[in-house]
Parts: sequence; C-alpha cells; structure tokens
Amino acid sequence: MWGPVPTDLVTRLAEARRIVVMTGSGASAESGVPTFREAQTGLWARFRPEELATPEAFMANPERVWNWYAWRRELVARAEPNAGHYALAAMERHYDEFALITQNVDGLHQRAGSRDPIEFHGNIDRTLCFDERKPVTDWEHQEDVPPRCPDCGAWLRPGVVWFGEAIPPEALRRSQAACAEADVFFSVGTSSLVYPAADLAETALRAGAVVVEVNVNDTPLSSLADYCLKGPSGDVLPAIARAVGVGSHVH
Ligand code: BV8
Repeated sequence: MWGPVPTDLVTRLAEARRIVVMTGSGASAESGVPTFREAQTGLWARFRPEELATPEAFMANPERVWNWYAWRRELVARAEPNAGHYALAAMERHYDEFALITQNVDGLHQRAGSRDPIEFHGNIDRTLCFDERKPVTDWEHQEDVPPRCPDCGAWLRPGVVWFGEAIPPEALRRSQAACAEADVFFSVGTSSLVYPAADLAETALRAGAVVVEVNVNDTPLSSLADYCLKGPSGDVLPAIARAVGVGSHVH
C-alpha cells in the first residue's frame, strides 16, 4: 500500500474547499491504456502519436488515422477504470468544490463515476463531421473508411483535439477559472509537456494553490510543485482519499 501521505498535506486537504485535479494518460496506465508517449505497439509501432494526432496526418492519410483511432477506441472499450479513477470520483463527492480536468480521451473518469470531467482534449468515443464539426452518431453501417457524413458527405473524424487545434473554448474557460480559484491543484500522470494543458498548473501556482504532483517520474513541473508524490496513481490517489476520510467508498 503506498504511503504515508505527508501530514501537512493531509492538514491542508482537510482545510481546503476548492480542489482541482488534472489528469494525463499516466492516470489510465494501470487500466492498460498505453500512455501517450509510450512506444506504440504492433501495427502502430512505426508511428509516433504526435505524427498521427494532427489534421495534416488525417488529410494526408485519412484511412490510417481513422484506423488508429478505431484501434484505440476498441482498446479503451475493453479497459476498466482503475483505483485511481475511483478515488477521484470518491473525493469529488467529499468536497464542496471539486473540478476534474482531463487530457485523456478515454472516458474512464466518467465510467468511474466522476460526474462532469472537463474533457480538455475531447473524447475518442465522439465522432464529428470533418467539415461541419458537428457530432455524428449513426455511421456504423458504412463501408467507406473513414465513413462519410450522412448530411454533407465529408469524412468523419474522431471528436478529439489534434495538435495545432484549439482547445474547446468552454473547456478552456472552465479549466482556467477553476485553477485561478484552487486551494489545492493535483497534476496526475502527465509529463507536463503538452500546452496549453501544462499552463494550468502555473495558473494554480500563481493563484496561491498548493500544487501536488502524482507521477512515477520527474517532470518539468516537479521542481515547482509543493509536493511530488512518487508512485503509480492507482496507489497514491486511494491513499490520499483515505487520508482525507473518504476511504469507505474507495476501491
Ligand atoms: C494548441 C488528443 C493552438 C488526441 C492530445 C504553447 C502554447 C500553445 C500550444 C503549444 C505551445 N507549445 C507547443 C504547442 C503546440 C502543441 C504542444 O503542446 N506540443 C507539444 C508536443 C510541445 N499544443 C497544441 O497543439 C494544442 N493546441 O495549442 O492550438 C491554437 C490556438 C488557437 C487556435 C488554433 C490553434 C493541442 C494539444 C492537444 C493534442 N491532443 N490528445 C489523441 O489523444 O489522439 S495531446 C496528448 O498528450 C494526450 O491528450 C495526452 O494526455 C497529452 C499529454 O500527454 P500525457 O498525458 O502527459 O502523456 P505522456 O505519455 O506524455 O506522459 C505520461 C505521464 O504519466 C508520464 O509523466 C509518466 O511518468 C506518467 N505515468 C505513467 N504511468 C503512471 C504515471 N503516472 C502515475 N501513475 C502511473 N501509473
């Protein structure tokens, strides 16, 4: 069992009213979803995610990019939330104000019971018309790869934010507002390399929040954080939840 949670952090968490948590792909690693920068497996081993997760890559080879997301969607559908996801859902119910911002597109926070995670980079289970950018739900019967929009005939695309694309304005606004008011900000399972997501920790620091990093490695945030809790989020987050007294619901 991971521990102990630093006693002064437990005190601060007991006094805190506004908690903000930002997760990256490390939070889903123990669910068997590869982290974003881990070497890709099998069919995709020769590609780097940054080479595939762009509008240019999709325009250059729509079938390859569509199939990459179809493969990831299958993998995510077979994955289960881990103890870290459940601990965050339990902590959300414990605090008056709790904002969960996720860079992950796998939907595992919702499946663990988090009520309204801010999906900073979209969701792999959402499909959009490439031209109209509106959600499309009925396309399974089509032969085309990628399938076409039933209204305008343009290609369909995954409802995720690609490199070079803007963060959905509402997600950005809600995230920045939450970080500007945070008493405690957690950065969980992210290499803190992707912007503007990585800016959110700075916003929280400037607002005087206590910043806690949960990661198995050091990141560019580590030297700025008040606490660096080294360990897998599936162990560290339940330990934090128990320390603040929400242990009864934590898996
Ligand atoms: C934009 C969806 C402009 C797709 C993703 C400065 C300001 C603004 C932009 C930029 C900037 N500098 C550079 C940019 C451009 C770019 C960027 O940041 N590039 C990086 C590579 C330098 N940013 C953008 O393009 C963004 N858009 O700025 O647009 C704009 C503005 C207006 C109008 C038009 C345009 C959009 C970025 C979003 C890209 N989409 N995902 C998909 O999933 O396919 S990003 C992708 O990276 C995932 O979402 C992922 O979550 C995210 C971050 O990666 P991590 O989650 O951190 O994953 P990683 O593998 O790196 O690290 C895992 C960590 O977990 C490690 O630290 C590891 O130690 C740890 N770990 C592992 N196991 C565990 C663990 N920790 C705990 N427990 C464990 N068990």
